[in-house]
Amino acid sequence: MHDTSTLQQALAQNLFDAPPESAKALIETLGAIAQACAHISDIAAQGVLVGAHGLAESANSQGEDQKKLDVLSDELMSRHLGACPHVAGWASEEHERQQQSWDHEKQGRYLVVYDPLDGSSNIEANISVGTIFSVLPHTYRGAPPSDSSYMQPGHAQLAAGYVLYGPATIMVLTCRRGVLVFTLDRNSTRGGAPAVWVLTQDQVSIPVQTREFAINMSNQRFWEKPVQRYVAECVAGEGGPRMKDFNMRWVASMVAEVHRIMTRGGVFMYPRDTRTPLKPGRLRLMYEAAPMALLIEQAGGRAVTGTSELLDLVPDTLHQRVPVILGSHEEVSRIVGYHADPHENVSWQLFKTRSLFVQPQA
Ligand code: AFP
Repeated sequence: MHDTSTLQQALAQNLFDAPPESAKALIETLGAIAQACAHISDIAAQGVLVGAHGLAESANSQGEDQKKLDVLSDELMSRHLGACPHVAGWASEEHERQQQSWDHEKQGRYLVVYDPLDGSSNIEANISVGTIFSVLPHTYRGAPPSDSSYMQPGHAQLAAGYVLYGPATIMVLTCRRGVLVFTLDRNSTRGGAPAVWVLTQDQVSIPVQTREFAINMSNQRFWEKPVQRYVAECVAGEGGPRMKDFNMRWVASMVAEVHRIMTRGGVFMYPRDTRTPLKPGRLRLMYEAAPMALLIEQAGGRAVTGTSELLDLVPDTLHQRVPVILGSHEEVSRIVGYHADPHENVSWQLFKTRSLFVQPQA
């Protein structure tokens, strides 16, 4: 039997030690985000029936084609955040610059950063997608925020979370006091009633060991040596240096990968690759890597670039990209060790014998 606590009740309990006024403001802010995501969930679940598939006639601030659901999700997040008195401004993957709240830009105590729809290349394939969000303090409260207001390290986040639009709609969030999981009670959202998020797990704990890794193997030839070595050893299985077999997953939706790690452990990697040496990685620091890093670490895992802890990084720009390696603590620490010894050559013998990357002789 699950705890029937709703979002507000569970957060009030989780934030028992916080000053009442700030606890109330954070709960109401997370409530606004949760309401927006419940609406996104409804639209995503109806898909093509409500015109949520296909490309929008636009591109985002990074010149990437926008899907209709990207735009709809961003509009919903923006609308709910603009109505929240505690939010002074927000920054979205879909917009180059941050957006001030017309009504609350001066008294709002928080800044919100979000990816309104992560994994949007999966929408038409009906594969899980998600929303990722992060709540930062508006350190100069009283003055309207600017882009530079957001240049804070991941450690400064007051809350972070994601909503996974899968068979069930799940919200996983932390207020730096452990990780809570909520499931959207769809029966409650009929007739436009406010969504009811039911607490279905508290204090998520990621297994420290794993036999499962997630990476886009098609980029293998571009990886740096430490990642080459790590993956080759996993693929070598029980006959190789790790002396155990591994499994591989790749959903191409970070929210789905991270939720799998939250439920059973694992390692997710989107490392720097040499294909575009000037591009430090694919994923964005502020609204993908940093919120996920806080969640992973609050659940007992570890989140790094390979050479730095992700939560230590101070962004230079809103859309800065970084390498991301996160998941089960022991496994991520092993990969960090390999980065600390970059001259360690990959055991190419592993590749030849395993024919993973060498075409078998005819
Ligand atoms: P999209 O939102 O463009 O689908 O990108 C999703 C994502 O940012 C992240 O969620 C995935 O882990 C990663 O990109 C998938 O990248 P590849 O398509 O290169 O595998």
